[in-house]
Amino acid sequence: MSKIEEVKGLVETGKSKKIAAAVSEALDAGDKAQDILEAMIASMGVVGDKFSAGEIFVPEMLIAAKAMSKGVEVLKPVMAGDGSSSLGTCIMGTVAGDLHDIGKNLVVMMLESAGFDMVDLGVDVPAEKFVEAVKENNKVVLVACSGLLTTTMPALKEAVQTIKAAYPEMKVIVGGAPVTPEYADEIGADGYAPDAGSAAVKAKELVTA
Ligand code: B1M
Repeated sequence: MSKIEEVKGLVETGKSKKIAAAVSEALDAGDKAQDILEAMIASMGVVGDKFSAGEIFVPEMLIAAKAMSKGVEVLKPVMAGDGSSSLGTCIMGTVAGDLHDIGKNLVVMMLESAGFDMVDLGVDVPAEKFVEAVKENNKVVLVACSGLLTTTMPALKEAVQTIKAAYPEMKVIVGGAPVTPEYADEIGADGYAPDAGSAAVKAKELVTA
């Protein structure tokens, strides 16, 4: 079995104690950090499918998520840029009612690499908290909101509209599995990206245009 296959298996079975070593070994064996990350994301897809099929339940999803997060920790220093050119501050969070943070954490990591100073508000962030964070931090140029459930798409809308009502000129980017470019447009976001890598490209474009 290749190292990358081993990493996938460890995410799917939630082996968080073994995963850091396996990711390091995959890197040592010459696997690219991006490929390892994509393999782990695919594993979370498998976990989601098993949950949908009733083969596993919330606790198993949770331990798989923990394993993936441990694996990402190992990749972080490899994938991070030098962070030297600050584009300004970006406030980021997962919207109210939503506890998913792996995708949001990957976006934080990529935006940081792209040159943003990141303020991560975590998960289950009420719309007003995004506004408070804009007020409380210096040089905020962007707010990034994740919504990972179809049921929290209305909270994403509320977040964008609350931020825009308080700061009409503030750029807002949104994303997450159920979000489409059309929905982003409809709720008044300035940008949308389907994944963490393209979120960094779009974010940079929004603040330098
Ligand atoms: Co939940 N969950 N979950 N879950 N979970 C999903 C999302 C689901 C698709 C599983 C399924 O049914 N197949 C389903 C949602 C269905 C829907 O929306 N209709 C679901 C459900 C139903 C639930 C609960 C309701 C289950 C229950 O309690 N009965 C519950 C809700 C809790 C809540 O939030 N209130 C729940 C709970 C959980 C756990 C807590 C157990 C755990 C999360 C732990 C954690 O995050 N720390 C969990 C997990 C792990 C998953 C799956 C298996 C994996 C999510 C993940 O991390 N994916 C997921 C199934 C799946 O994804 N296929 C599932 C990997 C991650 C890298 O992808 O988050 O999409 P993603 O992020 C991507 C892009 O979306 C994008 O870039 C990221 C990287 O490429 N992106 C952005 C994200 N944010 C962005 C922002 C941007 C731009 C791009 O700009 C700002």
